[in-house]
Amino acid sequence: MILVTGGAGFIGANFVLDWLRHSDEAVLNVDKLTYAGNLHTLASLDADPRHVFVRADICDAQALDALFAAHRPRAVVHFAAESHVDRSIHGPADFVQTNVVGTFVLLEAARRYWSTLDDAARGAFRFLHVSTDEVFGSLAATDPQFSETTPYAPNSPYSATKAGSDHLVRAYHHTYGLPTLTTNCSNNYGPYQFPEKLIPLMIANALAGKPLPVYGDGRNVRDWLYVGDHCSAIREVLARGEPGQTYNVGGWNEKANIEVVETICDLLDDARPKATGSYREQIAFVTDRPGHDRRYAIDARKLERELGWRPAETFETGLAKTVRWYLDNQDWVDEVASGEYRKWVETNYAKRA
Ligand code: NAD
Ligand code: TDX
Repeated sequence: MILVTGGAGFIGANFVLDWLRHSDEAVLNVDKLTYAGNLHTLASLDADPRHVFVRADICDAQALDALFAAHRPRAVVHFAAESHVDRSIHGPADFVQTNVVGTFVLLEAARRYWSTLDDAARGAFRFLHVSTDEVFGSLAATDPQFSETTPYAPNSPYSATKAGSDHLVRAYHHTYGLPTLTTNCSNNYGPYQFPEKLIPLMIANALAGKPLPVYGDGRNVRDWLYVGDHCSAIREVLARGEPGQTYNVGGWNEKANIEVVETICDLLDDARPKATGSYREQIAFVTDRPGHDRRYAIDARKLERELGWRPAETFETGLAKTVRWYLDNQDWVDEVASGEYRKWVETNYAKRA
């Protein structure tokens, strides 16, 4: 069994679904179900005995000790985090708590459990920490892409807390020998992403006839990776990565935000034409994000060279699939964005949280 944290969120849920399509090994899914966690994403696994869901906070050491002891996982894949940069600017406390303290508590619980294993199981154990390219800071237009040796320079409360968690993971390998792996990935997109992030927000607003808020001049650059490709990279690193190493994950898809938004409008114009005009007319340039990083770009050659990983999607194929998915699954978007799902969580999980 593997223990996945944050498996009800965007990437975590895609990973759980992807894992169980490729393997019969069970998943213990530990998630606090914050606003970003949605169990309905995993409804297809309701009757699947390979998926065990437990609502718990990674800051709760007792709960984690009990879960490690009861389920004896051979690996941890750690997604749980507060993940939205804009929220971190308005309220950084939750980010410090979950991303730094939570990762520390999880590392400690993993280390306690790991120390009880026999030599063979200790050697085979893995703690894979899922992190971000944002820890490296901001690039100028002509700078080379981030590599695994780029110095850390986080600029937002979100990226600072992810950098802190990366350093703790590094220290647990260096000091205690815990077999850790860290992946630093670029911007993900695809099905089941909460509609606060650029791509799903733009699709939802376009369809609702609302403005499409582009920050600043729209020329900030992000390097996009389809979520399914991130999942395959994590599977490869977990299977064959070298403990103590970090791996950059990216799809070689640098795009200016305005280009992404215009492409979404064009895809929607084709798939769901408006009575008159184009969705592009809804684009509205708005006040910039404070401290907005100008450019992220990932050099993923280490992962390609050492583990033979390649992304399956181009940005064009991935974005077309994504727009199609949101058009076909508007119920999912309406539900996660409404208070109904929160009520369901509180009714069903109140006593277990
Ligand atoms: P998300 O916000 O969609 O999901 C986060 C999940 O973690 C939710 O299910 C939430 O309920 C859970 N969670 C939050 N706090 C918790 C806690 N204290 N205890 C247990 N569970 C908790 O995030 P995402 O976009 O799926 O990102 C997953 C991971 O990947 C994060 O670590 C993020 O930093 C990293 N990452 C994300 C991207 C991206 O583009 N989304 C890119 C690179 C790395
Ligand atoms: O309304 C918007 N308008 C806009 O112009 C939003 C929500 C975003 N933007 C811009 C800001 C960024 O330059 O689009 C770009 C992407 O924004 P987000 O979707 O908020 O992502 P970003 O800030 O780049 O961070 C994401 O990628 C790295 C994830 O949220 C992180 O969890 C991940 O680590």
